[in-house]
Amino acid sequence: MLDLFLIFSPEIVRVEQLLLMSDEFFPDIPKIEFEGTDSKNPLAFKHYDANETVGGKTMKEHLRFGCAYWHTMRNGLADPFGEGTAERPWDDGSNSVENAQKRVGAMFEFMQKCGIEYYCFHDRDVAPELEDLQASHDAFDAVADELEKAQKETGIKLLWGTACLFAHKRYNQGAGTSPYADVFAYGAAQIKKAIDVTHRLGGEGYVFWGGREGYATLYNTDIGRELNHLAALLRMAVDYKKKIGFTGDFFIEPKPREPSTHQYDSDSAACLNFLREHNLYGELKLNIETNHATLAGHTMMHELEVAMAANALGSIDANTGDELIGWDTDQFPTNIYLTTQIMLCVLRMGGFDKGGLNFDAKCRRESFTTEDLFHAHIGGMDAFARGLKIAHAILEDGRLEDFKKQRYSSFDSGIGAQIENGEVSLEDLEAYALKNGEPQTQSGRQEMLENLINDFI
Ligand code: XLS
Ligand code: NI
Ligand code: NI
Repeated sequence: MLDLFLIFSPEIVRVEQLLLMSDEFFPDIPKIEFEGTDSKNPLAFKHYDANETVGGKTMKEHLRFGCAYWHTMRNGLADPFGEGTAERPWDDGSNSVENAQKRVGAMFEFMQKCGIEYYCFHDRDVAPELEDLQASHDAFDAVADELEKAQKETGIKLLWGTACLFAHKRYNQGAGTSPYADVFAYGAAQIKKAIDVTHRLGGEGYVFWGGREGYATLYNTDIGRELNHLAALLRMAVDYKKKIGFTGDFFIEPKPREPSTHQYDSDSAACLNFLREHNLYGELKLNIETNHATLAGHTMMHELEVAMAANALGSIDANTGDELIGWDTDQFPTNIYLTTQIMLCVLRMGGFDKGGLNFDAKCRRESFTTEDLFHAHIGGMDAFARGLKIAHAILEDGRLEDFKKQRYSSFDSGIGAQIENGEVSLEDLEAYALKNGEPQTQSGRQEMLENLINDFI
């Protein structure tokens, strides 16, 4: 009886439709399933089980994986020494709107087969830049029609959109920080359109990454003026967002350099300072990328903690760099310590709100087949599933958090609480120190805590 009801329930029919998947672009690859740690199947998840519950939420609710259009669909895998190698048989290599529309099918089939529920794009990844701005706007709209259709058919959602203000030659000296007002205006127009399309597609967020918002030499650069211009651009975007009722979050993505010599949004601290100085704090959160953190000379955990301390961690570009090469190599994250540290931060924050884990990552130039795209994403998803489970277990255990809490407990009462509450002056503290003599400290126990983490890995 129950079974019959299920079969004929209109809701179930709808769910079945959602699961319908094209097989046109990756005919040799089945839907990637969770097979558990005993499986030897490279095209299966060993750890990521989308609907498994960890601490009251499913894995997919915790992790909110996103697929990057620019890497998965558009990166030919060229490097500074050689042309692209990637095999993408559906792509005719042309700049036509039809080719761009066809690509949408490949992207969505790929995401469905991986079980990835979000994606991210730049305007120029999804649609071509054509002979003038109006033609480019129109092309963007025509591809957005296809994206909207594909979202409806698959239930896949847009995590964030953005505008590419770094690839075209007009942006050779920046967009918001270009010394040319007409370039600034063109960039602003691209941002407006990209926010419109992101809004139309129900995006959860919108990212600002200023790849060329920095300088190559200070001999020709007025830093103060450029920073004021960048702030003006972001202020206009915030005003526009409110005007059209876009309720997604705005994120700014730190990176210290490359392609510029110095990028103004160099790390979390620099971004936060910039936002505060220009009265934009609270309007934008941060989208933090692992490879950018390491290029800035920080760990990812450092960047996340700095953002969290300012209540400004929004989203994550989940990748990793090659420590020996030192470029933004955008590799897929497979290091369990890294994913554990990231998930410790995310869980301590109480989870993502509108952000997620966007795989801003590409296959190696040597890994040029379509199958490699699957191995790459499977590896990243499994690594984060393990990071999630380990981080959750560490927090449940409580010893790490208790240690940290205990370490600051002298500020919970007495003179410490008075310091935190702003109730004492330097004179008061001099009197206190004279009276109480030499202060005592306790071991920071770094090695013990590192051992504790290892017990869970
Ligand atoms: C490049 C950035 C870029 C942003 C989006 O290094 O990571 O991909 O995420 O513009
Ligand atoms: Ni990124
Ligand atoms: Ni990057």
